[in-house]
Amino acid sequence: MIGPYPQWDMEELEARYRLHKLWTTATPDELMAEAARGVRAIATRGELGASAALMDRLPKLEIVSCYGVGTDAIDLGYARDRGIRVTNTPDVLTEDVADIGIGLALAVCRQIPQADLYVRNGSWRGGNMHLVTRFHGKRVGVVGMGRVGAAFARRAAAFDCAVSYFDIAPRADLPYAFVGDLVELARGSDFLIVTLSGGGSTQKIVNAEVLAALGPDGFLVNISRGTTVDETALLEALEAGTVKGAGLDVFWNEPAIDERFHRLSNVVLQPHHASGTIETRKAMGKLVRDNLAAHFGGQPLLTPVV
Ligand code: 8YV
Repeated sequence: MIGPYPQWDMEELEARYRLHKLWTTATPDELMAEAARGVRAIATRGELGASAALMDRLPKLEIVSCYGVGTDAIDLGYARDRGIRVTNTPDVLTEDVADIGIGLALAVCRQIPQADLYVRNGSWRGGNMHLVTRFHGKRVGVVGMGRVGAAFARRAAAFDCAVSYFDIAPRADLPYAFVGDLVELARGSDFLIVTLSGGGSTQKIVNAEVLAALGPDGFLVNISRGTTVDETALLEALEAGTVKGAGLDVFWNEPAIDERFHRLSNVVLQPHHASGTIETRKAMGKLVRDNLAAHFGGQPLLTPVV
């Protein structure tokens, strides 16, 4: 295991497997040398992944089971070449991640954290809080119309938002307007919601030009991967007010994020926690275990990536 899971998963895994816990040791090299002799499976998490260098040290490795839908931190090419199977946890987390997308959009435009502070610190006694921006009825641009994008769009439509989206191709099964140019989507959006997969093909796709097109009245919400946004450009835009605000669940350099975010009053920050409900995490843990059990039981994998 690369990093811990909740206790209920640890107990189940410990009952069935001999676990080597990479995060518990001060001497990972020694642990890896021992693991190399017998380890047949890696249990990892979306943000931790499994590098080629790590897998290369495990000659008996057969499967990487990822607790998370995003596999961008797993070297899939290396796994494919070596015949190592990879599984993830799609679907079970979609609705929670979309919920947090809505939560961040509302929190940043209605300034819910600031309003909470306003009550707590007694400012309210001195007068009413300043006015904020509404969410319902606004133009929403979804960047990446996958599972999470579609779940977010459904919610935004219930808020009477006009939903458009950018992706590599239009989806005939969905009623929303496809915009094949991301800058154009941003220009026509009050809220830009990033729900893309991470990885090389989407790296910094939300760049300075996209942010400029979103403009000084626009809000950015990122519930995908930090890598999808040019964070330097975003910080500059937020500091200069050329973008109005951002609701962010993901960052470059998690968890040691750029401290400039801490000083901004127009952001709402989440610790990569969009799927972090007890209900969803229990389902994710079960899916990781079910994939491992299927593999070692000679059954088809439930949610194979490779
Ligand atoms: C999790 C995620 O926060 O699904 C993903 O890709 O990043 C998240 O659901 C993470 O994998 C849990 O550690």
